[in-house]
Amino acid sequence: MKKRLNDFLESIKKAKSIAIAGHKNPDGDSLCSVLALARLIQLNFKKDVVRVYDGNIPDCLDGVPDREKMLYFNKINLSKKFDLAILLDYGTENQIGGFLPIVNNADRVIEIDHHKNDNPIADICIDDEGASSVGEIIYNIISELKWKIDPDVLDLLAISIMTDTGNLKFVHTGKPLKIMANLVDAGVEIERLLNLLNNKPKKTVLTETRIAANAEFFYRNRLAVAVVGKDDYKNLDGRGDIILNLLLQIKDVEYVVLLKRQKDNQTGVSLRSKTKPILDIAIALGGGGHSCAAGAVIKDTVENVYTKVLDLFRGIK
Ligand SMILES: [Mn+2]
Repeated sequence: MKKRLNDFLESIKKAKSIAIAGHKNPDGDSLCSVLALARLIQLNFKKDVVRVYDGNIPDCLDGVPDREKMLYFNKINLSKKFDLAILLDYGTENQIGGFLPIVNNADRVIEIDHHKNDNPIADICIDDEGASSVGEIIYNIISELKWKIDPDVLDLLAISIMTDTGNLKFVHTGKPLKIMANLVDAGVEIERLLNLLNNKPKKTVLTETRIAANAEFFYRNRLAVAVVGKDDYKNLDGRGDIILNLLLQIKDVEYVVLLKRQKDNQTGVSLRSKTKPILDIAIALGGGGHSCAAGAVIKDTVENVYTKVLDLFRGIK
């Protein structure tokens, strides 16, 4: 780890141009870890960093510090060669989206991730599958390297950890809680950050609750499946978290699947479970993610994917 951190540090020191991105359609961890690391590099090395995204940033993240500094990938010259590309929270190569040409052209690539990934693509990999979020890994890096911080960095790291743990519900070790305790002692106000995230448009919440109300239940109510039609898809904020969280609250439901008609022949799938592993099902669908929260994008109709999903869940406990 020491050697990797040294290489990481040297690469940043040497680089004259740096670009950072997370996965396509950023969530709280993906967006805020990018913004936190970019801000840290500016604070500690006085270097400008290009912050890149692809897809949509959820409205609930509009108020996070430095949000306005995010650049949509096609607003930058993709043939420009960056000295250093840093890839955060990406999971697998097909989640990188429009940042991929920058990664491919860069002299050096660093990745910091907590997803299961058998084919990491970077020159330097600071990966930790046990971490709750990339925010947690960045917190560990700055503690180790004793970097200068500021209140916005602390807020960004706290939002990373909170959003990727469902507000500290999905933690498997005490580490993220200890880090949050340190962040609170350093001035982070959890209640203020939660209110900052309560920023969804009215039509999003009304659309998502209607979709949840139309869910269907299978296998003794263990599985709930909800479908987002094409017209409703543009009203979702992020991945449809309201729907997933609502349905998971039902007593007998262990698994929730959300099928999103993204285009006529493309279906997005979000999978959640209370405790049972669902990553294998996401992988069987060509996707990835975490043990209890995973997803995939499939070139097929919602109807066909619905049948496939029911097959994959057959025999569940
Ligand atoms: Mn993450």
